[in-house]
Amino acid sequence: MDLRQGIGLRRLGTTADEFQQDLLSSLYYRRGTTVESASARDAYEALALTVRDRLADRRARTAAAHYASNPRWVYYLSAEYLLGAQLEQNLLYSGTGEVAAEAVKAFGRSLEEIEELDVEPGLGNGGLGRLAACLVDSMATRDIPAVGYGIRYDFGIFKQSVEDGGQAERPDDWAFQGNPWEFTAADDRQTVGFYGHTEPVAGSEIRRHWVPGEIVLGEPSHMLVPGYGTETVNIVRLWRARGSEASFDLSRFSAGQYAEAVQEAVRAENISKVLYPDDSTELGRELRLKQQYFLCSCSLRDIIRRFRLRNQDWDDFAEKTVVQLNDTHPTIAIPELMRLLVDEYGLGWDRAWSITRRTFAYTCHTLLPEALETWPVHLFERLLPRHLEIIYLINMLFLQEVEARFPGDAERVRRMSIIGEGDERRVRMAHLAVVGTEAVNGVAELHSKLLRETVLQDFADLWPAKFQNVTNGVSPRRFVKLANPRLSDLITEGLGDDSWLTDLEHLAGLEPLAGDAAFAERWRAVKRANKVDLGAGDPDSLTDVMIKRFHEYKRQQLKLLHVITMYHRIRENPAGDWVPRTVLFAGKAAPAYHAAKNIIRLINAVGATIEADPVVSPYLKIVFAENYNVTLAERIVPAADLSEQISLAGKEASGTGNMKLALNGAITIGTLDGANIEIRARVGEENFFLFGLDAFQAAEMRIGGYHPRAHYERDAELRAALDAIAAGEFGGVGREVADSLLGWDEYLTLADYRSYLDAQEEVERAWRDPARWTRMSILNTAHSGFFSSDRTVADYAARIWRVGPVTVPRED
Ligand code: H53
Repeated sequence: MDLRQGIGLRRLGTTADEFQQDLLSSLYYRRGTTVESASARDAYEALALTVRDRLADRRARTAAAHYASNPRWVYYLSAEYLLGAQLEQNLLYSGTGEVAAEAVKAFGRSLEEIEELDVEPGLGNGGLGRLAACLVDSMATRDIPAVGYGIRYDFGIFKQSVEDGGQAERPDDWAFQGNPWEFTAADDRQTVGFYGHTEPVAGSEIRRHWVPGEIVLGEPSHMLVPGYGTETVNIVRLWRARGSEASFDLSRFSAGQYAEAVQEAVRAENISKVLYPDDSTELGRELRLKQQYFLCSCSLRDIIRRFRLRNQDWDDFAEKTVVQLNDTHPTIAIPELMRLLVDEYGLGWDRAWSITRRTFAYTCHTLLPEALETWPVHLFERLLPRHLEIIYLINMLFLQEVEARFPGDAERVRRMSIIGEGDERRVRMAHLAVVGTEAVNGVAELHSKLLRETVLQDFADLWPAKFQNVTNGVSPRRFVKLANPRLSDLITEGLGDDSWLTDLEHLAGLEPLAGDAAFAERWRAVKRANKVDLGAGDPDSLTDVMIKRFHEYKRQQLKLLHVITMYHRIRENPAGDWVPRTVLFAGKAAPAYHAAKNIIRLINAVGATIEADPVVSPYLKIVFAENYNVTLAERIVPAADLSEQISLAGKEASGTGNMKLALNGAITIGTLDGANIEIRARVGEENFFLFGLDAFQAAEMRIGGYHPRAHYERDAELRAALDAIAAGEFGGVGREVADSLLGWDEYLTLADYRSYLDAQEEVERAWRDPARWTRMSILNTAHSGFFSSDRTVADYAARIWRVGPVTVPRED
């Protein structure tokens, strides 16, 4: 079908001339300006619109193909998306990079200059948000009919800078100048209720009528998500909260009460005002639950609307729909679907429950108790009274099932209940998520195993078949092709074609080249050139990177103890044969996470001390790169030699930075945690620097009475490092950091110190032998093909979603 027939649209051109004509049209008709007076912003917007048009074209064909085939859909519900900058990716995915570079010459500007204006939407915190972005990329690349639903926060993750040696935060008004990648669709607005009370419905035992006390509008906009090497363009649909018309109080305004007149609208709009800046920890604020419900209610109504475009029978709903819950954040979707089906569409409870359970699947991303969300019952009662009633009923029926399976096991019933009975009764969202879904998965093998054996053990006993593992992955387009063009070209040359971009296991073809001296030389040259571009330190030094959120379990403090020990060693023996290192840290700490901010402060202070030290500074340099985000990751990852993945075993669910770095030829120094284990198994033990306790040993040590002080007493170098910190040699916060490590050391930092230092010596031995190091680096890339998010999506599609591709026809 030619969609343009009948509406008389012309085809968009593909030559440089045609592209340039379209670019100029965008400038004239959509920016309302001319080449002569075009600002850099005009040039950027005109280019973005011109590229977007090409994708919109494919989007129209995708929508038509999807409509025609009425397929089974994947709906990905996520409170976070870290999509990264859009322009460069969309140029690549639309194949217009070269013609665009030519065309923008009309503005007298280079493409690189224009790309500088492309702001990344920072609508997420860290791993979980970036994973969502990689998965939507891969779903489109694999032609899976999918929509990603999320929240369009006005303010994304805060901008970080270092002021007076510590983290400072500024708001991220990312769309202040507009966002050319986004389409708003006011017609698909939804209405969401909060608060209020419920009333019986005449003639029904089960149905209730909810009378909300507050009404908020959800206005959607969407961004295009093109697949690579295919025609599919899916969307991410983001909801923004708006006050309803009734929320503006004209009579108050007329009476001169201007603030009061708009207060209700302001309250409504606050729901999507700002992203909560906590990664892997939950603060349990009312506004956060409001955000979650807002996302779920808008998205489910949209999903139902879409379902009803082609289907009538509710019994087909679960056949046509799978809703993937990204962590517990969107779990309120389970009682919301029940409410919609029972109260609004009049289905019986059992039928609705059967549909609901078969519709949802849940991905758990953590083992940290503080990340497993629970909400006070009294908060639910006030904010979502009908949902609490539904949760009670779900729980009652569920506990009957448990009781029937394990008669008389009251303790088990108490443990498994969706309602936790402590000092304060709380709704346990992870339990609700397991009960209300068809499949539950962890994000790396170890993580899935620990979920089954610890946190969710009772549930795995009850429903063993429900529990699965799907190891995370990353997009090779963004994190190799776009981030590291030099390496991509070398890989393509080495393999003979670029089919690795959509089938990353092809990288294994590099293995024979690991022993080829000429290839190795070029490999080294790529890494060096990337380091020069990054400009973080001497490109001939070992570039040692630790880039991730700041959290005590990730153990930036362990890295710091290593650096301080190196500082001491070099001072004591300035004539030693030291391996020059640049240690690069980047990452944000949650603004309220005092201990993590102390560590940032300490890192900066140690860095300044070393820099001022003429003896040590030729060998050791600390760089703290501010405002870590996707764009910065794309610059650092290609330049890294050594990848620090040093969390306490059993704490990092997976990690995905570890994958990006290994794919770019960095060698990992790491514990047996998360996906490190799978990386090591693939790249080979000899190409991975292992240290530390394993998850079992760590748990035993914690239980068996751990004494951090014993390590301090025993190890003179550790003692020296901690003493220097505690004495305030690097500033006043040192005392607090040292006290926490010596007093309790929640994450067994001191227990792993010596083993970590030994592994770092092995790193230096390898580094001194460039042929060995380069071989290890090539083999890391060659054997990391498994860690493509295309593979992750294929796993979900086959084992959890049971969906197939829909091919979108090319334009002929
Ligand atoms: O999710 C990543 C994992 C990583 C894990 C992270 C994560 C968040 O970013 C936020 C909340 C949460 O529960 C987990 O910490 O290990 O790689 C993607 O799965």
